[in-house]
Amino acid sequence: MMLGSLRYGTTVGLILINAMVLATLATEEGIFTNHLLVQLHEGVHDEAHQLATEHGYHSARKLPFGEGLFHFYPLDTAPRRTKRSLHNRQRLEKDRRVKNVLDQEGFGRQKRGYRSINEIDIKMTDPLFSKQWYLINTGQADGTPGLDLNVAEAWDLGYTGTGITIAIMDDGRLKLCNHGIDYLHPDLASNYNAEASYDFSSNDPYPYPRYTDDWFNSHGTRCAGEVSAAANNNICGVGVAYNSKVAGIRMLDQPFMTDIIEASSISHMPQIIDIYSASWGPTDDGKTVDGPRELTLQAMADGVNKGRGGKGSIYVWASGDGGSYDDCNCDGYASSMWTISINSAINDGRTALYDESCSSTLASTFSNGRKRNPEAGVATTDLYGNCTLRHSGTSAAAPEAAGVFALALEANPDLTWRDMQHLSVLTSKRNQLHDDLHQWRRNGVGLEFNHLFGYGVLDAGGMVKMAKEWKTVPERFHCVAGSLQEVHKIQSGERLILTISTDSCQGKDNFVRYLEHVQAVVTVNGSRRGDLIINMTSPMGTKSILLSRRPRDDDAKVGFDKWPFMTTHTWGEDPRGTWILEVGFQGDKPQRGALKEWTLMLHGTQSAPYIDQIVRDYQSKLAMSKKEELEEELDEAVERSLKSLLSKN
Ligand SMILES: *[C@@H]1O[C@H](CO)[C@@H](O)[C@H](O)[C@H]1NC(C)=O
Ligand SMILES: *[C@@H]1O[C@H](CO)[C@@H](O)[C@H](O)[C@H]1NC(C)=O
Ligand SMILES: *[C@@H]1O[C@H](CO)[C@@H](O)[C@H](O)[C@H]1NC(C)=O
Ligand SMILES: [Ca+2]
Ligand SMILES: [Ca+2]
Repeated sequence: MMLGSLRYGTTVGLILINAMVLATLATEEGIFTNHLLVQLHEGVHDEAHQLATEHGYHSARKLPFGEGLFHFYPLDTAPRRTKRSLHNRQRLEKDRRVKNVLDQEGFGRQKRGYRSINEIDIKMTDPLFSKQWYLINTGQADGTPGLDLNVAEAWDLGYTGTGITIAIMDDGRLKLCNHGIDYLHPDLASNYNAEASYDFSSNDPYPYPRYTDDWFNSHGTRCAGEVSAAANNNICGVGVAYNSKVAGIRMLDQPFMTDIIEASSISHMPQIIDIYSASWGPTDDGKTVDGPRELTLQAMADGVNKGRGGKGSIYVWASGDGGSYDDCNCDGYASSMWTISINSAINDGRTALYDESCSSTLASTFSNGRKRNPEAGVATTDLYGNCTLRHSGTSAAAPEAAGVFALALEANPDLTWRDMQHLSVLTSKRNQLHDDLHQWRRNGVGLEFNHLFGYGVLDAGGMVKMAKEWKTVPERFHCVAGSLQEVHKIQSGERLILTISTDSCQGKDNFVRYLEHVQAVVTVNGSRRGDLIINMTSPMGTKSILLSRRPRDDDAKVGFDKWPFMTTHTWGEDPRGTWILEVGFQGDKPQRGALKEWTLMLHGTQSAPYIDQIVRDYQSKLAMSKKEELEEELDEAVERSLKSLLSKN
């Protein structure tokens, strides 16, 4: 502890005081090195090198932190202090140019973020476990150590998904997780929930995949393995929630999707199934704008209101595989407030090439798609009792999130569908994610987000810990902040700027003071829909990109008709004040169009159970990051020489 306070000290005075205490402690068990931290009086800084040599040191190096601090280092490489150097030190201390002398204790260090599987002390007999970098990333397959779902911490606390059922659903519109589950797969059989499974493609209770086209029909089995593959059975790998139950909802294997099949699937056994994982939606061709139809919308509303005994079904949705050509806010499933939309990062923290970005994505998990290394894919179960290392796409990302949410639900079964979203916002981490196109930014209450990754990568350990202490968020209210219905012309080279000033229904029963989701319902047309750009800025200054350019979308007729663009980026903010909508065209050719409606819908709470907590956390995080910087400076300055010294031992 003393060590900690020494290294955190922000002033020289503090460093010195703590160091005195340290000195007495360290003589008992520490190792003194031959390196000194020396503070010189003003006016003699230029003499540091000379002073060092005079007293038997090789040289002195000015340290970038603190006033008048120097690192005196020896010529010899003895790891410990010798008698002679102790004598030198005492002599140095008496020199009138010297204000203070501090010993440097030697200690071990490991690269931050690096953990080895052995160190985490998780022993699994499953042969693919060590290849599942998304569970524990030790740098396998050229990945970034520590960039993972942090499941080890959650498992360590005893949460493995016991008692939670996850349904894997998929459809035929190309990004599929489920053409059925191979429930006879030896790594899935023990966790398969037959009672909750169904085949809506052929209307029977056996969602077994058709073994006609191996690749096409393997997705359900692969996704199920990510969530619920059994642990310690010498087969394949381990699921994120390896003691959870998995159900298969086969809904794809027919030529066309219907509203009835979609609605039936997402409302299948909502008192038994806790979490539904979907990796489907409208075609990711970069020109489709589509969403749930009437029955499916009703089924989703029923799910969040009545599922799980009224706490709400948890719908996890893949953001989409349309890459930079698509925008997931044009996908009404992913952009729904009732789904948690999940994007993906690859094992070194970059975006996957097929990732779509949008302001409605809440958080991210992991997949692959850029790297040649065959082990950079997602390791899981495969057809014919096989295992694979090559699962990928955002369809791989959604089941991982479903698994993390299963751990959180086990930690606290009272969590509502909204609690799960709040927990995702609060505990997801930026970690080492990085997006070339969009900066990480902080919203008006200090929450850090990115346009592609949402609030960052899910952190299972952080999530179960917070879930355990969690008090359900207060009642949700809905306020129509304003609605502009005049026709406004738009054309290339100009930007239409509209504002809505709102008190957010203050004084009424439905006052919204703390935001959750915000929807901008927009009717707009254009001579080229794909060239339309829409941004919206909140009163606290947070800009959401509601629609980015879709170069393949050449619609010139339909436009957007009362389309609910959604943003999660203003989460926690106070919505009162002026909202700004900016609409324009971006592209090679001049375009024109008309905006006919902008209705601003605010959703959130009146009271603030944890907002003070956010601000406090944010402040302490800020303070912490400064401490860490200082700590790192100290580490680097003194440790670099120490390390080379100790390693020669
Ligand atoms: C999967 O198992 C089958 C049957 O044992 C085998 O023929 C096939 O080669 C395996 N596929 C892979 C990709 O390992
Ligand atoms: C857009 O709507 C306006 C107003 O209804 C109409 O005059 C215009 O022709 C439409 N433009 C396109 C490209 O459809
Ligand atoms: C929207 O925001 C983006 C990112 O800040 C910016 O590049 C673009 O010019 C904006 N477009 C409009 C129409 O406001
Ligand atoms: Ca296994
Ligand atoms: Ca899409």
